[in-house]
Amino acid sequence: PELVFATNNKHKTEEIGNLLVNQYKVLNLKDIGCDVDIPETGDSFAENAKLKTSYVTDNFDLDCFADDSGLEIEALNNEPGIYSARYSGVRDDLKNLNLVLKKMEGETNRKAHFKTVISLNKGNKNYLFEGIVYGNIIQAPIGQDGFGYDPIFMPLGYDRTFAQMSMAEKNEISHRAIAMKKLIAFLKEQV
Ligand code: ITT
Repeated sequence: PELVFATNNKHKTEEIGNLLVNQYKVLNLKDIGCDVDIPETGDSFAENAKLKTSYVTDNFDLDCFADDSGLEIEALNNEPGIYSARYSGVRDDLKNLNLVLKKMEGETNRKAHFKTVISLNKGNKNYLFEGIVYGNIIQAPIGQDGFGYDPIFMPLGYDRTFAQMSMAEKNEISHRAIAMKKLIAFLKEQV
């Protein structure tokens, strides 16, 4: 069977990569002829994830899942949160990351977490799966891998940032991987 992953973010597509390959043929938005940037007007990760899956179900009548995710920083009242992709006003990872570092200047509480909510629309029902990873915002970016805020996020228990980890290593502990494992377990149960 086929399952659509409703994302335009190529890093997300790469990260979930082969995870579902034994169970489903995963199609992206382009594969189904959808080149829309689906509006994310909700005020939570869950609402925005649901908006993405609703768009695909309503317009294409296909089973699909979507990921809405972001970085929540305690000292910034959980910003950038749902605004993570455009925190600086533009979709530019470097500008967004630098804005976070600027706002965190002189701040001693560096606690933060990444969160992912995955929405699944399957057979007229909606299901949600959440993943969280806790860590700290470091003082200056380190590492070349990953995307987004990875160079400034050091997960608890590690002395390297997400951007210093291989994709396989990030996939053992990340918010997205945790949510994906729940999705995969659910889909297995269904068969
Ligand atoms: P789609 O909506 O098309 O899936 P998007 O990039 O707009 O793609 P989101 O609205 O979920 O996705 O925003 C996620 C942002 O949160 C992303 O652009 C990064 O800035 C940040 N982010 C999410 N997961 C991350 C990760 O694993 N590592 C670093 N930054 C991450």
